[in-house]
Amino acid sequence: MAVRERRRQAPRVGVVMGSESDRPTMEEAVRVLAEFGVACELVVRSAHRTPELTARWAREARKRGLRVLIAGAGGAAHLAGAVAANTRLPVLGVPLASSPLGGFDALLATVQMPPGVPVGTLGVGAWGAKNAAHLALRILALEDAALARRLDEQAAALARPGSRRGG
Ligand code: RP5
Repeated sequence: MAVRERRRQAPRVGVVMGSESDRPTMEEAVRVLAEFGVACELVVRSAHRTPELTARWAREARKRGLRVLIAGAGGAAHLAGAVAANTRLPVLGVPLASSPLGGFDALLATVQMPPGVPVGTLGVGAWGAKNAAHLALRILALEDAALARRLDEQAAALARPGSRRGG
């Protein structure tokens, strides 16, 4: 696909983070999506500081064409849960290591959702942000044959001896 065509794509993934201070980590997710030519929107919303804006962002996400949401927050990380409470889109949560507890607090706050309001929780920090993007790509690939082919090619490349793992 030509670069110009890719630029014009409507975002299919929404990436939300609890604070500007989360940006460097959450940009890892954006980078992975961009590698596969998937456009995303990246916004700051807080479950605690801007609860109304957060709920509205989640409620309107589907109408804007988003198909998967990624939410990253640290500390008492209720962002992914607050987003999941306001949409039926799949929500992937990334616990961030921004508090003195090193991300274990965010992991528990993100992962322990009540039955019926799921958040697919990834690992803590940059690994989680990258894997949230990889998982979002796999979800999109269910309905996107070209993307599915690219993911197959990437898996084959990773399996080659001497290949750089991860990314
Ligand atoms: C969380 O508190 C944010 O997601 C961030 O990880 C952490 C610290 O936020 P700031 O005080 O840097 O804005 O809600």
